[in-house]
Amino acid sequence: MASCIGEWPEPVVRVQALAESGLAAIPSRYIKPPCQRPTAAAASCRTKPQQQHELSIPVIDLGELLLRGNVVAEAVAAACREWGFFQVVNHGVRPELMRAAREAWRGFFRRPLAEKQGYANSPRTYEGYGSRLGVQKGAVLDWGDYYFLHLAPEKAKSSGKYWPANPANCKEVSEEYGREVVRLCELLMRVMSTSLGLDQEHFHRAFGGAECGATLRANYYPRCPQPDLTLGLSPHSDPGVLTVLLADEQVRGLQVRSRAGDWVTVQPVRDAFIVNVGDQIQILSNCIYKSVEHRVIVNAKDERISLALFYNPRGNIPIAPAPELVKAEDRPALYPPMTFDEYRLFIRTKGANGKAQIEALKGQASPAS
Ligand SMILES: O=C(O)CCC(=O)C(=O)O
Repeated sequence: MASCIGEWPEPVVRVQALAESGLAAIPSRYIKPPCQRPTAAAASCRTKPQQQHELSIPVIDLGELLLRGNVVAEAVAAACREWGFFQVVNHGVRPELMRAAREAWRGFFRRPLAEKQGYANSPRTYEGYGSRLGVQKGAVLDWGDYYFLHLAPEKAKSSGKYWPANPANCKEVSEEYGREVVRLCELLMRVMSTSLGLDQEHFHRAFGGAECGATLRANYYPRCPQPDLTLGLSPHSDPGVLTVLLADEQVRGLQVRSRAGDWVTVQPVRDAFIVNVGDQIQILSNCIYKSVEHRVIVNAKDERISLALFYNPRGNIPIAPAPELVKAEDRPALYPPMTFDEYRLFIRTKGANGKAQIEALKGQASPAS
């Protein structure tokens, strides 16, 4: 992707290095305004009482697809309408491979700082070791580091120099993991297309067929001495098609915004993936399925690791609501056509910013589109 974003606006500080320095109070750069904090103070900014303990995102058994395909499609449709998030079990990716990928990245973050710095990324491509998303000077930062890579299509794959040399199996394991999870994304797209009454290849075609992209972000959230004041990752929806997240089995942290506006903490099911609808599905489905805000909280006791695989459209094809889901009177096209290359510049400039971008796009469609 051509980008006009050059360098980080300030020297980059590794959150892991801060955390390991043993500081008792976090620097002011990481302190969120009271209404954005994951605390009682934030709850007082809210209009409704917390209901977190009563709610959980749906768990869908993909092993049922062969025998009860319609039932699975209905469950996926309900989850996409109600939550924009669900967990999948019996998804076909080997649990040993999932564990190996997670442990390879844990191994990377345990390497000495000087070695990791050799992979420092820039906002030009994001590939490598990073500690912030947007490039706005003076932005309040999140309490987390990450590693970002392109896995697909073949011609867009990150070149060898971007891959960590240690752990020695990191590249091989991540590439195998990526291939398996992309296959899962293709399966999920067929189920989602069908669940909207479209032909099963509709999503795949509309998003660019074999040229769909996949990127991997390994997220590392160090322990935090003041977890009530900050976030590991600020609220955002994902700009692409689908995200498949391998969460930490031991440490919770992901929170999803429910339709009622509450932050619900996800309890990962063993060997499951957490799947969420991205903005491009919201656009293609003409807002029948919605991408949903999520964020990450951190804690004082445990570090946390997660692997997010982002399945994205080809960068240069315009994405617009499927004509079959547009009805002139009661459901006009809600979004104008836009390529993913144009769309993702927003998050790359401004960082995680709730659903601001997709909301801003809504209503810009001309009657003819
Ligand atoms: O770490 C998590 O649980 C979520 C990560 C996430 O939302 C992301 O990488 O976009």
